[in-house]
Amino acid sequence: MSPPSAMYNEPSTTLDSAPVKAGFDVKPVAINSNGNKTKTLAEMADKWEQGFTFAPIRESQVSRAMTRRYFNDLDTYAESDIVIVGAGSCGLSAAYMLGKARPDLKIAIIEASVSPGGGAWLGGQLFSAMVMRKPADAFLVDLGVPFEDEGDFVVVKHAALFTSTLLSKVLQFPNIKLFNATAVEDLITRSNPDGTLRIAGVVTNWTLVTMHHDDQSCMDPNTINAPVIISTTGHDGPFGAFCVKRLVSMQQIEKLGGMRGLDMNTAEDAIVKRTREVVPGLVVGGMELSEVDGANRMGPTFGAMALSGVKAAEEALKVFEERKRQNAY
Ligand code: AHZ
Repeated sequence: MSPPSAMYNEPSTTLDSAPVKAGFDVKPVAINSNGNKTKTLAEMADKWEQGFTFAPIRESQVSRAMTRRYFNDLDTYAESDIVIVGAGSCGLSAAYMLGKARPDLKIAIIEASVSPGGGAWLGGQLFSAMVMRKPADAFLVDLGVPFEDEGDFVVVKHAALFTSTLLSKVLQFPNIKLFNATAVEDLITRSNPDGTLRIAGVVTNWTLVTMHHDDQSCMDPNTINAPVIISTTGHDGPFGAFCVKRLVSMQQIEKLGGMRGLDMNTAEDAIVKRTREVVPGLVVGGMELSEVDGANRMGPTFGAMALSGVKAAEEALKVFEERKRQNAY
């Protein structure tokens, strides 16, 4: 039988002096549980048989360390400033720009898959290299991802190098929370005074729950309010183009144009140029946009995804500032 929680005191933590961002309940980094200096790897080397042991832990500490933070995040981000739906190359690029530009905003990323990154872990036909046409090399330079210059385009030696670097930068922003294994399964709407609708948040559920609505009784969702949503859920597929398909069924756009065949030259320009607020409160970027506009696909060239993310971040900030001015959340 486990002791009542009141009988067990967790050891106090020693906190370092990392600055905490005002306005966010971000916990400083704990160095270790009892204040003793952690051994270096060099000090551990060759001493595995002599006195090596992990610091003690109780299972409930692990549980509380996870759940307390997760529920605190759910509480904090229930009112977000910007929600990004889909953590593929476009959504993550938008998150990176927003995290850099606006440390004062609360930004939630909702990703249906357990593993964020969408289709950006590999190049075309499951090959490793990732191609970006210029001028998208500017994004790689900003991010610090090395590439080979081939003239009009550049090549990152492995798509995973791009995606892991982007992810690691995004996840380090204290004002960005990634909720992965979580699907957006509807949109929150509000009526404007003139009778039109605007999008005012997202409706979420664990992806595993979303996948079982057909064979289980009603499993109601959760919500996140936000004055602006960036949707980057990719082209149509089992989880793709979710938000724009929902815009059709809620009669906010008449129909989808449907993604067209592959034409690298026209497709990339079109996606970046048309990245915009498609209906009030919902900015659409990346390949989800090809489904709205009937734009061509580009296949395995990723520059448009990065720059569509950059533009989506800009557009979202304009919408956010306008909503703030109107006090319309
Ligand atoms: O899991 C999806 C993926 O990680 C996620 N997603 C989709 N529906 C969702 C939902 N809730 C939460 N309802 C959802 N998450 O969105 C992400 C989309 O990533 P992606 O890589 O598929 O899209 P992208 O637009 O960022 O990049 C497209 C890359 C492509 S496709 C393409 C072609 O087909 O020609 N070419 C390129 C460069």
